[in-house]
Order: sequence, then structure tokens, then C-alpha cells
Amino acid sequence: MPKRRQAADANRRNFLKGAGLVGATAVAAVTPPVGANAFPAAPQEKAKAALPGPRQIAAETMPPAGDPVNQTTSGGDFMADVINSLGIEYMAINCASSYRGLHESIVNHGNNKPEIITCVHEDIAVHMAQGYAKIEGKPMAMACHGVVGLQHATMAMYNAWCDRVPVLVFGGNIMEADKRAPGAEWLHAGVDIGQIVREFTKWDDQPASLQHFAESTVRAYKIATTPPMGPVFLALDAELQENPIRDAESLRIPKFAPVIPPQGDSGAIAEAAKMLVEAQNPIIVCDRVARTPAGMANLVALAETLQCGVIDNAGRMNFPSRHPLNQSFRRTLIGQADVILAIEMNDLWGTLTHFSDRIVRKSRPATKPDAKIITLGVRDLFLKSNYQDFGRWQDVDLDIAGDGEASLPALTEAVRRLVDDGRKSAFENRGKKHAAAHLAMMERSKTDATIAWDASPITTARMCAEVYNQIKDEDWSVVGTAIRLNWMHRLWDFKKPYQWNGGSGGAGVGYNLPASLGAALANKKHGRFTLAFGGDGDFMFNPGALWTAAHHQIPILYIVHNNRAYHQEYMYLVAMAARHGRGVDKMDIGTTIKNPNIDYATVARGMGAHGEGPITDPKDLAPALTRAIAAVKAGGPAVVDVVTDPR
Ligand SMILES: Cc1ncc(C[n+]2csc(CCOP(=O)(O)OP(=O)(O)O)c2C)c(N)n1
Ligand SMILES: [Mg+2]
Repeated sequence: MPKRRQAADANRRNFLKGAGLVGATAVAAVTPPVGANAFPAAPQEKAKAALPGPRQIAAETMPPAGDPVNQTTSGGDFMADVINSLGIEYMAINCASSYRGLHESIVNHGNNKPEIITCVHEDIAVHMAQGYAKIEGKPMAMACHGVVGLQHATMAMYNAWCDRVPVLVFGGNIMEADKRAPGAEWLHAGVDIGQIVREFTKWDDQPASLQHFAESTVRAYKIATTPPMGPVFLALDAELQENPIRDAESLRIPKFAPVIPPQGDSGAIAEAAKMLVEAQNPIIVCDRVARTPAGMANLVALAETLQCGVIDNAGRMNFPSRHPLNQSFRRTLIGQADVILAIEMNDLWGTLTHFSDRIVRKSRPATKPDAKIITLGVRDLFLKSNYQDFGRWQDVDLDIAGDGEASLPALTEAVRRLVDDGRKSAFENRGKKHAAAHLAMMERSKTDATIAWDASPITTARMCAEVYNQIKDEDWSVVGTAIRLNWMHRLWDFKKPYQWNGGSGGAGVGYNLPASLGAALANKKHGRFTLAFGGDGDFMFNPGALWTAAHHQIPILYIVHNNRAYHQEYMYLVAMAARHGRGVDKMDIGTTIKNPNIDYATVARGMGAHGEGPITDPKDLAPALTRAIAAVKAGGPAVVDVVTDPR
């Protein structure tokens, strides 16, 4: 028997003897004499309490000091050093033996740095990283188990891919077949596990040595954070993690220098400036301009110099919601524009087209036939073939490859140089018209929001207004929320770079709750108040994220917009039925989440979070929010279930 096993065996036998469970004395101790109460039950209870728990068993499996198998180094230690060299704060994981070497190194050698965030599903871990990166401006890591954990991680990786967000995904694997234990280690290993996610990652590798790991991790970080950004994947060989380091002196952690994003060609920028300055009705449309806090300031500077309207698709916190030039809710301007500048657009064709599929699929341009279209962005610099997230082809007149945020100052300067006094006053007049229209839009929104104000269940407008009323004086950040809940952008005062972090990217449901949590994790150290709204359907994909929030004490106010349905899909079904004139009385089948109704507050409490609701009467909403906000301020998650549909 190997020395380690012998020692453990002896330890355990001694332990059992000591606990009175073996040998003659033990029998005497735990067996009361017949018919007597002389021996109380205490010795038995004591014995039960002393049964070996996981810590005891773990202690027994430690090799005795001086054992030849005792390792003083492991590849995992070096891997942890490499990961820490990149300043990665968190690693979200669902634990697994295929990366046990790295896991142990992080917690012991790295003293839990990066900090491990325990997740109950890999989809939660990746979505957390997606939400985090869009607030913190840098990636965090996640780790998962071979082919099975990675398969769970895929949809969140797809959302991050479509959203152009950097996430570092590590997946354990056992490359050498002769090293795999029978059973699960074979079931969870693959020849090329990166193949599972290759079509929606920017880069992947399976390092075969520690130096290879170091270089590939730094390379992966660099590729992930170079616009257009995206998730990357590294397979971690188990032997590499677990075995001693053989050639420590030859190992080197590579130096990371961030790539400076490319600016658009200066001639093309000058041409764009000329077209914009000479236009009568220029308009800016944008989606993912702001990468850093400078992004919003740069866009504001260009819009103010041109005094032109901005239509923001809100993939990032691009433009202040109450800026007079914000025309996001006046999309008719697209049809009036003679020059359209489209910056970092995700779906340009979709934005410049009227499309309907309610009766039959049909479309027509939203633009004037002679409108000139300029694009600026990195969207087309990195594409893949299978997944069709690039959207439909759009004809354009001037196509500038360059990072939007980085190129804006040069474009603004080029515009400024062309603005003479005559143009300046014409621009100011244009700006005044936009400002008046913006104000009118705000006033109309306020009036619209009062429609059915006292209705029960609660309108989404009232829900948003009640929430804003209670958080507006906090240093708030609303994250991970579907943009189609547009009352916030119509009414709230978004003006700081972290007050919004866009949507899911890939419209894969299950994003809102875990991604909000990742953003809340990033906001925590800045002392910001994080809140999010998520659908009931979305909530049920990943309710376990709340346990992570409670366990790691991540403060977040999470409002469940509970319409007891997959309402978007309900509406699609209604449209199908309308095509055939078949009536809509069966549309609940397969589209609703009722009978029984889910009690989200109870689910939340079961996960260790504060829970309020279900709230159907609008009068009950304000006090529930007050209690929930107090719970968030005490440091944890709180859920408020707001019922918005009678169903
Ligand atoms: C992973 C995934 N499954 C299914 C869908 C189809 N889908 C789109 S919206 C939606 C409803 C989501 O429900 P909820 O979060 O409650 O939002 P609601 O539409 O009710 O506002 C569904 C199921 C999807 N986009 N992604
Ligand atoms: Mg719903």
C-alpha cells in the first residue's frame, strides 16, 4: 500500500478508536445495559458528532511531512501568478476536478487571488463576467469543467461574443489519454475542447507547456481587449496544473501592453467632416461607442459642435438621456436626414430600415433615397461565418474602419475647422429645434407615463417611476436590463458613464439576472447603488445567481418585471394567429408562466436574498421598495416582484 494511503488508514483507525466506534471499549460505551437507564444517550450523541467530516477526511489525505510525493511546486501556482500578473480581480467558477490544480493554487498559493466567485451554473459565471467588464472596463475570468462545464457556458459566451465583451474563459481538460481515470475523466475530456466555442470566441488555445500557458494567457487577454473585443478560451491541461514545475528558471511571465485602438484614416475623417458640415439635416446613430468614460464625452463634443441629433441604440452608456440633442425617441429623423453618421453600430441595416413580420416579412428603407451614409467603427474588422450576428448588408457611401471612441476627437476637430460664423449660427438654430423637440418628447413621456397610473396590476411606467423616485439621489447604476423597457431612457437622468451598461448582445434570455450581478460586483468597490429590471422569464433561467449574490454579499436591487409570461413570444404567437384569423384565445399555451404563479420573493428568500412581493397594488410598491433598498444598503441582494400583467 502506498505510504500516503497507509498513513491515512492508520490515522482513520486511530480516529475511529478514539471516537469509541471500534473495539471492545466502544461496544461497552455505546450499548446501555438491558432495562437500565444508567447510561444516558450522551456517549452515542458524542460519537455521532465526532464522525469524520469533510475537513477531517481532507486532513487525512494530506501526505505526512517528508513524504517523497510531497510537492513543493505545481504548475497551477505559476498559472495563478500569470493570471494575477494581468490584474484580474475575480474568477467566477463552478468547481471541477479538471482544473482542481489551478483552483487549489489560486486559493492557497494565490491566497484567493483572483477572488473566487462561486456560481451554481457556468452560464451565470460567464454572464457575470460580461456584466462586470461593461462596468469595470476590463475582463474577469471564469473557469469551467472540460466539455460539460463548457457546454453550459456556451450561451453566455455567445451573448458576450455578440455584445463584443471580453471574457477570459478557462476550461479544464486531461490531454493525455493514459492519464485519465476511468469514468468521468474520459466523459469530460476532449481532443480539442475549444472547438465547442470556436465560432463565437475571438481566439482559443490549448497550451502544452507552462511557458506556452503564460504566453497564450497574455495573448488571449490582449486579443480579448483589442476592439472589436470578445470572449477568448483556454483549455487547461490537468497534468500541467497538477505536476511540479520542472524548469522554473526558464519560465517567464510575458509583459502585457494594451493595444492602442486604431483611429480612422485622417483623409477619410476629413471627408466625413466635410459631408457632415455641409449637410442640412445630419444625424448621428450609434450603439457601442463608449468603451471608457471618455466615450460619452467624445460623442457629446461632436454632437454639440455639429448641433445635430443623436439616436442612441444604447448598447453602451453613449449619450446623456437628457441632453437636448438626444433624439433617441424621434426615429423619424432618420427619414429626414441627408447625411447619417453611424458609429459602432451593431445592426446598421436594422436601424435604417422599417421592418415588419407581423403579417408577412416585409421591409422598406427608413432613409431618404439620396441620403449619404458614413460608418465609423471596428465592427467589420473581425467576423466569423456560421453565426449570423453581422446582420443584413447595408449600402454605405463612406466606410471608415477605426475605433469610434478613439476616432471621435479627430473628427470633431476636423468639423470645428470647417465651421465658419455663418454655419455656426445655422447650427445653433438647428440645435434649438432639437432641444425643443427633446423637451416636448420628455413632456409627452411624462404624460404617457400617467396613463393607467393607479391600475392594478402595475404599469411598467409606474414601476419605473416609483423606482426612480427612491433611487435618484443615490449614486445609481442600472445594469443588465432589457432596453425595450424604455421608460427609464425616456424619463430618467442618465449622465454618468456607469449608469447604464447595455443589453445582452445576443438576445439570449437568461442574461439579465447574472449579468446584473456581475455589474453589481464591479460597482461594489466604488460604493455605487446597483439596480436592474429583469423579466420573469429571464429570472427563471438562472435564479441560482441570487445565491451567489447572497453568498458573496453583492448588493443589488433586482426588480422582477413579472408579466407571468414570455410576453414577447406571446405577442409573436398572437401575430401568427392574426395571419390566419384564428382568434387568440389559445395563445397562453406555451407562452405563459402561471398555474401555479411563481412567488419570486420566496425564491429569493430561499437563496438568502431579501424578497418583496408579489406586488399587484401600486400603493404597495413604494413601501416595498423602501424595505428592499434598506436591505441592499445593508450589503446584500433584494428582489422585488412587481406584477405587471393580470393574466
Ligand atoms: C435562450 C433563449 N430562449 C428563448 C428565447 C426566445 N425569447 C425571446 S424573448 C422571450 C421571453 C422572455 O421572457 P421575459 O424575460 O419574461 O420577458 P417578456 O417578454 O415577458 O417581457 C423568449 C422566451 C431567447 N431569446 N433566448
Ligand atoms: Mg415576462
